[in-house]
Amino acid sequence: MRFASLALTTVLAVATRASANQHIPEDHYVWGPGGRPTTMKHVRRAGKATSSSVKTTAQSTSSAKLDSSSVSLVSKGSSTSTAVSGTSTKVADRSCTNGPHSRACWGDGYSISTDFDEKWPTTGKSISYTLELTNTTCNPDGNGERDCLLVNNQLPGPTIYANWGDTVSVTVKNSLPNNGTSIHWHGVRQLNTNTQDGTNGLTECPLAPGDTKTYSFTATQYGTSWYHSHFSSQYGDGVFGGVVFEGPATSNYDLDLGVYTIQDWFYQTAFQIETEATANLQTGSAPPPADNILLNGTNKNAAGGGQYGNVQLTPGRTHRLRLINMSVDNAIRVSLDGHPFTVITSDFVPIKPFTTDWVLLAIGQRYDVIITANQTPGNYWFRAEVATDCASSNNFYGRSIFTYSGTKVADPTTSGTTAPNVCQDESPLAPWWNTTVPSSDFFSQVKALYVDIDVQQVTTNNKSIVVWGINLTAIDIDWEKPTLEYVVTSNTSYPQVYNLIELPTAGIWTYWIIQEPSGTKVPIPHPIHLHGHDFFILGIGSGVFNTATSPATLNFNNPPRRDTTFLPGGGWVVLAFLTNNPGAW
Ligand SMILES: [Cu+2]
Repeated sequence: MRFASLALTTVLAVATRASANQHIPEDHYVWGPGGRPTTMKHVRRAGKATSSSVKTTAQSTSSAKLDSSSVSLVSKGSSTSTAVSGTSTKVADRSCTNGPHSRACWGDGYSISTDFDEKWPTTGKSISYTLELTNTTCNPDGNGERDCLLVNNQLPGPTIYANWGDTVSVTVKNSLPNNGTSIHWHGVRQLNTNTQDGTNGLTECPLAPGDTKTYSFTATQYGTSWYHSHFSSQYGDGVFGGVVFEGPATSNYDLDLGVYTIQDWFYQTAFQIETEATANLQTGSAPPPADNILLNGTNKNAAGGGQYGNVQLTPGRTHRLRLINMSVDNAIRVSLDGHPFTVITSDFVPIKPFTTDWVLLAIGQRYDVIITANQTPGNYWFRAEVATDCASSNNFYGRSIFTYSGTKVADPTTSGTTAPNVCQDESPLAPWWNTTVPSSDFFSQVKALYVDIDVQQVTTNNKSIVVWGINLTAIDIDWEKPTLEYVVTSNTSYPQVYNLIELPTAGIWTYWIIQEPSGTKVPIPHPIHLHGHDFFILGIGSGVFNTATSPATLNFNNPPRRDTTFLPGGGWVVLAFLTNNPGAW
C-alpha cells in the first residue's frame, strides 16, 4: 500500500562543518551521492533466521505489510524546544471569545496568535470515547455486502470531538476474532506521550483479540484529523474515523458542517487487495484500481445502485467543511460546483486563507475549507475525482449532493470546472504563524533519505515481498519487542532491520532530502508523513536533488508546515523539523 507512516532521519553523529562552497558533505548521503545501491538490503533479525525459518517467514511478510515504508526515529533527552519566531495581527486577550464573527479568538487568553508549539489551554477536561472494533459486513455503495472491520458498526467510525487543550481518553476494545490492532491518532503531536501513538511495533504490541486499551493524550493543536488502525492493511476495511479539535480559525464562518471523509473503496478486502498489489508489483504492473470513491461513507455505484450522500447548506451563510482523505491507495481531488473553497488549514496548521476551485488530498492529508452559499438555491454536485496524475486509479468517481435548505433534494444538473493535473500539495500554504526556519545549520545537519519501491528477495515463502523502503530498507520489527521498549530500557542494540535513525540531540533543527532515486522501477508519488511533529516543506522538485544548485532554491521563510506531504514521482522533497518531542516515531 502506498500509505504507510514515514519517519525520517539518520545518525547525526558528526557535526560536520559546512564547507566553503556550502556543498552538502558526502557522508550525509546514506548510500553515497551516486544514487541507489544495485540491490536493496534486507537483514534478518538476529537469532531467528536459523532457529525457525517458518516463524521468520511469517514475521518478515507480516511486518513488511504492517510498516513497509516505516523507519523508526528516536529522539532522546528532555524536550527543550527552541521557540520559533512568530508574528500575528490577532492579539489574544481574555475578552477575545470565539464566535461566527471572531473565529480568530478562542478565549481565556488564547487565540489564533497563540504559539501552540509552546502553549495551549489547560481546560482540566477529559473527553472520553469507547470504540469497539467488530468483524462484520457492510455495503456502503449498494454493490453488495462484503466483509468489513468497523468501529462501533459505522463506516466511517464515529468522530472524536474535543476542545483545544482537553485530555482525550479513548478506550479501544478489539472484538475482532482474528486480528490484532492498534489505533493511531494521525497528526496528533503526542507531546511526551509517545506510548499513546498507537503504532504496532514502534510504540506498542498489537492489541490481541478480546483486549482493551485506553489511549490518553492532550489536544495541543486544533483542527481536523483522523484516527485509523495501524495494524497491517486493516484500516482499508473500515477501521477509521474523524478527529475534530475545536479551536480558533484564520477566517470567519457561520456554520460547521463537520468532517467530510473521502476514501477509495474496493469490493475485495484490503488484505485481498494487498496480496493482489504485491503480485502485480512483482511483475512490474500497477496495483489494482479501486472500485469506487465514498464521501462520508456513501455513494452510488457504477451500475446505479446505492445512494448519494446529501449535505444541507443554509442560504447566505458560510460553512466550514473538514476534508480528509482516508484512502488506502488513491490521491483524490474534490470540488463543489459553483462554490469555490476558501482553504484555511493544511493538516493541523492554520494558514493564511486562499481560494481555489479544486483541492487535491494525498492520503492522510486534511484541508478545512469554507463554502459560501451565495448561489441560486438548488442542488449542486460535489465531485471527487481520482488523481491519475498522482498514479492513482479508480474504476468510478465520487459524487454527492449539496442542497440549499428549502430546496427539494434531487440529482443536480450543474457542471464543474476542469480539474488541475499537477500532483503536488496545494499552494500557497502560508502558515498563519510566520516561521523562519534557520538556514545556517542546513549544510551541516542535512541528510538524504532514499525512498523507493522494490522487490526484496526474501524467498522463504517462495515469493519475494514488495516494499516501500526508507534508506531503501523496509522496516522489519518484532511485534513482541517494539522500538520504544529498547528506548525506555536504554538498550541501544537495535537490530539493523528496525531501520532506526537516531537523533540523540534535543532542540535542534534537522533537514531531510527525501529522494525517489533515478532509475526507480515505478516513479510514482508517495505520501510522506511524520509522527509526533509537523515538518516544514522547504522545497520540492523533479529529478535528482542537485547538491550544488538545489539548496539555493529552498524557502526558509515561512515555508508550508504540516504532517503529510507528497514526494513527487522520481523527484525530491526537502523537509525540516525540530527535535522537540522525545520518542520513537
Ligand atoms: Cu500519523
